[in-house]
Amino acid sequence: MSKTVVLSRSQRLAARAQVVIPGGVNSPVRALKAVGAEPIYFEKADGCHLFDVDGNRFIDYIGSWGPMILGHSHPRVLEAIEEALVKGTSFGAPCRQEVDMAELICQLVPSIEMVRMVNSGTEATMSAIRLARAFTKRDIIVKFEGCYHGHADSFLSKAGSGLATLGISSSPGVPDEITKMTITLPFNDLDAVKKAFKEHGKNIAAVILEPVVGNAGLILPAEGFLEGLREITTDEGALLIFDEVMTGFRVALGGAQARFKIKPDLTCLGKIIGGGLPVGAYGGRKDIMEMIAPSGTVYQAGTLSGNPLAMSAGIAQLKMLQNPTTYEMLEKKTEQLANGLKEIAKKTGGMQIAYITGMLTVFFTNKEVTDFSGAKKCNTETFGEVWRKLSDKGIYWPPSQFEAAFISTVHTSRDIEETLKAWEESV
Ligand code: HOZ
Repeated sequence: MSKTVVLSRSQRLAARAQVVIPGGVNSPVRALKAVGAEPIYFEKADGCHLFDVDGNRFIDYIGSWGPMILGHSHPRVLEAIEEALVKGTSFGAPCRQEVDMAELICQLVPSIEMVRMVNSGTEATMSAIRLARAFTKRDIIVKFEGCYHGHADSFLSKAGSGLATLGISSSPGVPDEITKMTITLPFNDLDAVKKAFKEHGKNIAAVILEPVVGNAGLILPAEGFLEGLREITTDEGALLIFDEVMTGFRVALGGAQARFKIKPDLTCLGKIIGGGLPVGAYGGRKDIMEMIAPSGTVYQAGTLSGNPLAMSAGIAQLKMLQNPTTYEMLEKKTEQLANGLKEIAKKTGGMQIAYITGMLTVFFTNKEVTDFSGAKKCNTETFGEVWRKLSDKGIYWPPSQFEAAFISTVHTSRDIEETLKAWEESV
């Protein structure tokens, strides 16, 4: 007798998506392949909760990979969008909001004197290295293993995030000539940086990094690493670029550069500054930024850049983040989660908890993770098993060992307790 299999709504959407979208998803990590699961399609989000098309509720630790620091559907962000929406969604011309946004960013991020809005973190990083190359009249870019700077050609060597998740070390389609212009070094290894400058110094335009790596799982900079990079790049006439797409306005109001007191020459931003709408930005020293067209000759443009909807959402969010209690609160919530997980790790062994305000990773290994090679030694099978159990218990954890979890200001003590109970039962 044949059995009727009843598919969930997510499964039916996935089947339709497979036909018309490569892999059924618009960004690889969402396919949930690395954790042996099927994509979940969502219908709505509120606070720290996500609701899928089958009516399941999840406590969300992805937060759209960072933007939802104040929780989903924050009334003030929605209000700002609604107010802008009725006046038109894009002018393809300047608007007041982009000026307000630029002033706010320059006021809040220590090293940014001028800023250019774009539409994603990828656009921000690829534009920043073009600018760095033009400013220094050099070609080589230094990046670090496990850091992910979006999917532009120059950054796809030994990158974290989706590439690490899928076990891809570089991408077909990137010409060798471009790959040759990127030097990829181990994170936290100043000696390797010194050696690279010794060999290629006069040709190195910039060193780019996530000052706190979020895309290999969470990896903190070792003491002196960021200071060392600042010193070397200054001495060698190269630019230091912080990719703060994830750490910006998260690990502190002024980002990692405020927290670690290091001023990069250029900074890339995204995620939080759009309040959930597609946005990126790059900014920094005025003498460098003024080289961008039309004040200079370095070309970069965008029809939707600085559009009033995204700017309004982002401004509303940045204004709320200036509340003096925000980061203290976020820190406490992160600590509650981290401390609970550490207690669980003490009992089980085989788990390392890495965290900083608003970001956290549980690495399935016995050794502290200080670089990408350490992250790659983690037990990804166990991670996948635990992920599936967590998901069954209503916890939406990042579906890769090589991603960070994001905590918002609206995760309550109860949400975190529920999460810890789920972890305890899953490991
Ligand atoms: N770059 C995001 C955070 N690692 C992941 C988002 C994605 O690739 O879909």
